[in-house]
Amino acid sequence: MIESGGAVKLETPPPVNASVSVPAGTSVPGCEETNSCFIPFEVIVGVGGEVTWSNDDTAAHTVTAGSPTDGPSGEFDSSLFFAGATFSHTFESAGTFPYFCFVHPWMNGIVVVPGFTVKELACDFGDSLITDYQFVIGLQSLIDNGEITPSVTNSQEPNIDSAIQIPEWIQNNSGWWCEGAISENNFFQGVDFLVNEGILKFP
Ligand SMILES: [Cu+2]
Repeated sequence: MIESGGAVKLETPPPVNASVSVPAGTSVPGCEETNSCFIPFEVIVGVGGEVTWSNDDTAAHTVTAGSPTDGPSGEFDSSLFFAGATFSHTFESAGTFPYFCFVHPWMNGIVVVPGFTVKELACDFGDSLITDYQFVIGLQSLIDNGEITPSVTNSQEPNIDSAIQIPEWIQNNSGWWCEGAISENNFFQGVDFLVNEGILKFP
């Protein structure tokens, strides 16, 4: 079941990345009856995850966030991409992202990026269920949503990549806070550290 952004719990770690096929024959109506204009119709990725669409049809298509009735949302748009080509987009915040093909508006799909609490994120990181990068991206989305308020500031745009390494003590604290062995304040020292290091941005 799909609920609006933030309602889906991060109970098991969603895959970092996902692939979607634009199958042959989708340039004529019919695939919408079985939700098979994009396969799979629905993909779930974690915050920071990347979805790659491959055009396995002979016709050109688009992957356009939004819906035929409301129009493009502006979240992402491949513009026309041709047979054999791919298009990728990285999802940096939680939410539910419907999309369609601008040329063939019966073609619909959806990307779900589950929301989570600070503690769920800490528990997943403590258990190494998510990568250092996913942890940072997750923290940043919680800061951006006003769910975390660091006590220090960094107004510079962070320059991080998927290979970023977070100090082990922060991962240990995440696991210990998850288990109730240390206080929330201990965990948030790690968040402040990451802001001071320029890894997280606040405000
Ligand atoms: Cu199309």
